[in-house]
Amino acid sequence: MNQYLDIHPDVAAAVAAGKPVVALESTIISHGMPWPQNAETAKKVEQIIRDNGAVPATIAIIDGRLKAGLSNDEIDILGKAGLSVTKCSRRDLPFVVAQKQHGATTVAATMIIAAMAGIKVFSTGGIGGVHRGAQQTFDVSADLQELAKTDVAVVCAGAKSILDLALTREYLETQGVPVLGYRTDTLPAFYTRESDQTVDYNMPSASDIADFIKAKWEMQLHGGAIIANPIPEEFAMNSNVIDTAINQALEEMDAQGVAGKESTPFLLARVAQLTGGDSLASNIQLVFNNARLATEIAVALSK
Ligand code: PSU
Ligand code: MN
Repeated sequence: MNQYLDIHPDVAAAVAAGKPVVALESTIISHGMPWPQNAETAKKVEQIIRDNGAVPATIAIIDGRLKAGLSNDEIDILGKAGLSVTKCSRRDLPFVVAQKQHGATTVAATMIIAAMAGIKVFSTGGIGGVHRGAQQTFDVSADLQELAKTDVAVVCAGAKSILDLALTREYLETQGVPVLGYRTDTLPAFYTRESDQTVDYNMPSASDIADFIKAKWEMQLHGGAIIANPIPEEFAMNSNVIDTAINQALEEMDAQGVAGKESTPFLLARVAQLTGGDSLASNIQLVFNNARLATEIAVALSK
């Protein structure tokens, strides 16, 4: 057992018994949505996982302790503190732990802590990727490197087109990270069901996805997999509306000189402002939808 890690008793019991567990990230709480919708969504998504037969484990750092499974009070702490919580990717974990601070975990850091706790399936909204202009800036999310090496399957609604989706696909291919589409041939782009990119394999069911992951790991092919789950049709957004907002946000980011770890939160917040409440409602619904699929996969894996 890792001396820095606290596993919630419900999570520890489920992992020990080989029962299904689904990890959840916390940057989406502190940096991805406004209070109070962030904490409400985080609690509701946990309930969806329970209702479908798995144990949720929201992952974060509280007072320097790595947590696999949060209380509702801890979710509220992160939700209220919002952007003032340190956004933690792999490189930030030692600082926040050593300084005994709170930290919100990105996809990369959530994968790391989930793997420490023995959790195999993780559900989120969107993953980080290769940013537009990365040919110059080298801005490639550490999420992609983590997917290359850490054995956790990540269910998401694809990646937002704040990123360069074509370069993101190329990077993942080089790193040997499979991109599975759940009943889709094209990579979803978060708010929209489609993009101009394909997935590697169109998977018809959660049990097919579980079989794929099992085969990967039983062959010692380390690393994660991306399971891209399109937003439900009724909540999908108009792609012109989204593209216009994304282009404006990207221009403002350049004009203001925003870079490094601030880039993604800046773009997410600006796109949300520019598209009003619609994008937040869509975001919440796709998070619920991903939690349902992740739970099905975790249940299938546990059989
Ligand atoms: N993309 C989204 N929503 C998010 C994020 C990305 O559509 O909430 C968050 C996730 O936590 C992701 C992180 O892991 O941003 C990536 O940040 P960066 O690009 O700095 O690695
Ligand atoms: Mn970056």
